[in-house]
Amino acid sequence: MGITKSIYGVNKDGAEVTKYTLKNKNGIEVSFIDSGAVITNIIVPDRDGVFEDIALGYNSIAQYEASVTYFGAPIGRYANRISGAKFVLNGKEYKLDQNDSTNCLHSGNLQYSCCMYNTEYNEDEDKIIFSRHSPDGEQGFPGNFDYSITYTLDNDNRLIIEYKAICDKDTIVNFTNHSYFNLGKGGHKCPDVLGQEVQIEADYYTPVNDILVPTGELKELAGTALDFREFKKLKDGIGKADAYGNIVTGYDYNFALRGDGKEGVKRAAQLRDSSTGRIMEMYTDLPGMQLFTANDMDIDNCKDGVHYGNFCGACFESQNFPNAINTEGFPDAVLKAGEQFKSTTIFCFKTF
Ligand code: FUC
Repeated sequence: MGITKSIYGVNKDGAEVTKYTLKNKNGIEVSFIDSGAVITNIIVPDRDGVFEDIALGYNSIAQYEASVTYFGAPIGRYANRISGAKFVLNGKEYKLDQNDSTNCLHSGNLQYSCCMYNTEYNEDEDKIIFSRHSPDGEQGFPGNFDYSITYTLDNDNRLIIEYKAICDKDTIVNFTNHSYFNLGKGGHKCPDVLGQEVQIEADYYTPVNDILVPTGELKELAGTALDFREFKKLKDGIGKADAYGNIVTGYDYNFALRGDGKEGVKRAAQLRDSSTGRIMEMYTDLPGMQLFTANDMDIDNCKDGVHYGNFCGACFESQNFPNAINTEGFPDAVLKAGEQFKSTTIFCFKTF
């Protein structure tokens, strides 16, 4: 139990970046850097007690700062896509960066995962709090926005992520964590996740147009390539058809999680690897989850010098539905001035 810290490097502004590691009594370790409040390492055992790092990452701060892959990254103020990179709130139009065709993706060019954070922790505790002030107009969003991301690693092998925020104007919020997992032999060094099995607590997904903006409909997963109601190998859906008969070449879809959103934190998805016996369960209080499988990735010299290729990891991004602010019928994305925003996502690590 406890926290250790070390120097990770120096960021583009010359500030020292610190790496913090939480370790629980079962030997599981999760590390973070105060540049971006990014999760850099998640070291967990396989069924034979072999500890490996199952989180994709980079080798240096410079790589994290230049990245558009969001390895281990917390994303805010608004994760995923906003159509036309604009929205109207209280009769006023707000313009964002167009960094994904005509959309704003993951809030545009200024990434929360590249900013420096204040850090609070006690050496003998199992949690660390990263906080930051996002000024009015940052990324194009209204209001002075004070937010924190608390990471707790408990002895039940749960990495608990709590997002809290408060704003002095009405604004929109959608936090996620964009960690990529690979539970195979070698962890993040394992070439791909195609043979790993996924299960998702969803019966519907939100189909998208050709630039990945939801059409506003919900479509049944049953009988499609996206049906993960029972455990299924990721590769078993690839090459098969979605609800419209389009062939799925990789996963980048928002699943509408079961429930009415008022149940609190509940299990959303699982990833497991039968060769190592590792399981990762994701729990959240949010209504949606983006399954993204590092489609078309091709990056050299990542963490430990590893090359990451197509399907090298899978992301389980808890979230509101993409473009909810511009889509009638999608869950509310507005945070009222002065109201406290709170949301929890948990990654739990087990073996079988
Ligand atoms: C996910 C996807 C996007 C994008 C990003 C890096 O959130 O929805 O398409 O590629 O990750």
